[in-house]
Amino acid sequence: MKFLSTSLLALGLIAAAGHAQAANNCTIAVKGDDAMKFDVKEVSVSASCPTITIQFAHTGKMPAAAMGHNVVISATKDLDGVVRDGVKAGLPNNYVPKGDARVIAATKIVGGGEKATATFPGKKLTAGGDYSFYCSFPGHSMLMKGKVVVTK
Ligand SMILES: [Cu+2]
Repeated sequence: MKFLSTSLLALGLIAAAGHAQAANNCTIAVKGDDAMKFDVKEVSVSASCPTITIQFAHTGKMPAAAMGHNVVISATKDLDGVVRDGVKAGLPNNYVPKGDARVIAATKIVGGGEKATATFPGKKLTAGGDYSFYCSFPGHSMLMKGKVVVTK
């Protein structure tokens, strides 16, 4: 019984440490696959991070031209417009409209087995704001999107 309560206490401490780390998270790690899905529906970052890093990994096998993915971050209200203009920009521009102020950050489009990263300053986000991450490959944001929770 004593062993059990000690173990539970240790688990509690580990959980608390994990929580403290999440409160000041400066990395957005997302995986995408050939089934047109991201592995997470919600990510959390801190607006106080000097630099936020997006780490994207395409865990599938299909080439970028057929099943390419990226990670774009914008205000949720701008998602549809960015995706629409991204289609016009085309694959050579990674399906992201060039120099578009609505785009807070975007990785390049990658195919199966490839990775992509992008960085941006945390001050581009406002704590408590309504932001989304999504793939801007034509048709993908219907399934490939999630919420970016921004803490202070
Ligand atoms: Cu995609």
